[in-house]
Amino acid sequence: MSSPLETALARLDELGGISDSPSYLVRTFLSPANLLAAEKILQWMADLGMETSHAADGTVRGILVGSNPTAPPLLLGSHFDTVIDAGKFDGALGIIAALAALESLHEEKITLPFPVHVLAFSDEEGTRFQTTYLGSRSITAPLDLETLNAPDAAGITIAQAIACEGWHSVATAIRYDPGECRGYVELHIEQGRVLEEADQPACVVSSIAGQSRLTVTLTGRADHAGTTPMPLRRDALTGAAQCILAAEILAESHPPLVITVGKIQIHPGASNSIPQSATFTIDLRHPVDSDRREFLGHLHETFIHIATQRSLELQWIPIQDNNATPCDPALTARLQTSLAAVTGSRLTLASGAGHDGVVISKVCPIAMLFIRCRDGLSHHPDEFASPEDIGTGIEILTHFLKSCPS
Ligand code: HGY
Ligand code: MN
Ligand code: MN
Repeated sequence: MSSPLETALARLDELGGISDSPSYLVRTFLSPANLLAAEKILQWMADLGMETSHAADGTVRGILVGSNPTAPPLLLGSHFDTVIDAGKFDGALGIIAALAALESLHEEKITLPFPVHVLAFSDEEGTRFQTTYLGSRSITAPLDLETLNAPDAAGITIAQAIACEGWHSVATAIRYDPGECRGYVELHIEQGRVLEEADQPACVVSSIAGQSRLTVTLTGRADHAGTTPMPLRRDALTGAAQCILAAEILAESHPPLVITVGKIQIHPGASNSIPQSATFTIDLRHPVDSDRREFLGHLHETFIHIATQRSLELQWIPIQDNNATPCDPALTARLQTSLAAVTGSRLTLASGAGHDGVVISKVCPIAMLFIRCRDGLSHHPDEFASPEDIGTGIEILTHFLKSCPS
C-alpha cells in the first residue's frame, strides 16, 4: 500500500501526462485534456470515499462530511488548468496535496469534526480567454455578461464554450454564499526564489498580488513591402514594438512594477505585407493597488502618444482587474502554527502570482501555504518541487486540519 506521499507523486506524474498537446503540457478551459483531468481527479476523490460532483464549467468537488456534517465546511483545493508548455506542479499540487492530507488523516483513523470540500478549478490561468479565475468566480457568483462574452482566439465566447463544450451530464451548480464556509486553504508552489534563498521548504502567504490584464490593438494599413517607402507606412507591428519596449522601460525604472506582454497576433501576417494590425496582451502587476492603477494610466497615455505619432488607431480593452488580496490573519496564523510545528519556521511571503483565493476571499477567509520550487521556476516545463518538500507540505496541511476547531 503506497503512502499518501507516494500516491501524490504518482498522481502528479499522471496529471502531468494529460495534455492537449503531444509535445508539451497544456490544459485550457473545457479542453479535451481539461475534462479528462477533471474525470481523473473525480476518481481520486471517489476512491477516498468523498461525495463527488462537477459543475458544467468543469469544476469538480469532493466532500468528506466528517463527524458533524452540519458544521461549516473547510475548503481546500487549487486549479488544474495550465499555461502553455507548463510545469506539472502549478495548480495540480494543491489539489493532490489536499487529497494526500485527507488520506493521511484516514491512515491515522482520524475523522474531522467538520466537512472538508476539495475543489478543483477548471480555469485559473485564463490561458484560453485571458480572463482569470473562471472556476473560482463561478462558485461565488454567476459570471457577469462581459466575462461571458469574452472571445477566445477562434471567436468562441465563454458562454458558447460552456453551452457547447460544457460537462453537462449529471452536472450540478457548485456555489458558496458569504459566511457559509470556515475558510479556504490552498497549497501552491512559491513560483519565486525566496524560499530557496532562505533555505526553507515552506511558508505562509500574507497577501496575493493585484493584477491588471488587458488587450491592446494597434491598427494601421497593410501595404506592399517592396513598393511602400518607409515615411508612408502605418506599420502596426513597429508601433506595437515601440509600445512594448516603452512598457518594459516603465517597469524596469519602477520596481517592483512588472509588465508582461505574453501574446501578440499580427494581421495579415505575410512576410511581404506591412502589418495592418497588431493585437497584444498586457499583464501589469504591483503590490500597491493605487500605484498599479497610476502606472496603468501612464502606460495608456504613452500608447496613445505612440499611436498618434504613427497615425495608428489604438484599442485599449481591459479584460480583468483584481486588487491585492490580504489573506485572513486568523486562518493564516493557525496555518503558520502548523508550519512552525513541522519546519520550525514562521516565514511569511507576499505572493506576486495570482491565485483563486483572490476570488474566494469574497465568501470566506483565505490562507495559502507555499512550497519551495527549484530556481523559483514556474510556467515552464522544468518547474520542480522536491518529494521532500511536497511531503513537508502535506504534513503541514495534515497538522493544520487536525488543529482546526470543530
Ligand atoms: O498569472 C498568475 O499569476 C497565475 O499563475 N495565474
Ligand atoms: Mn500559474
Ligand atoms: Mn497556479
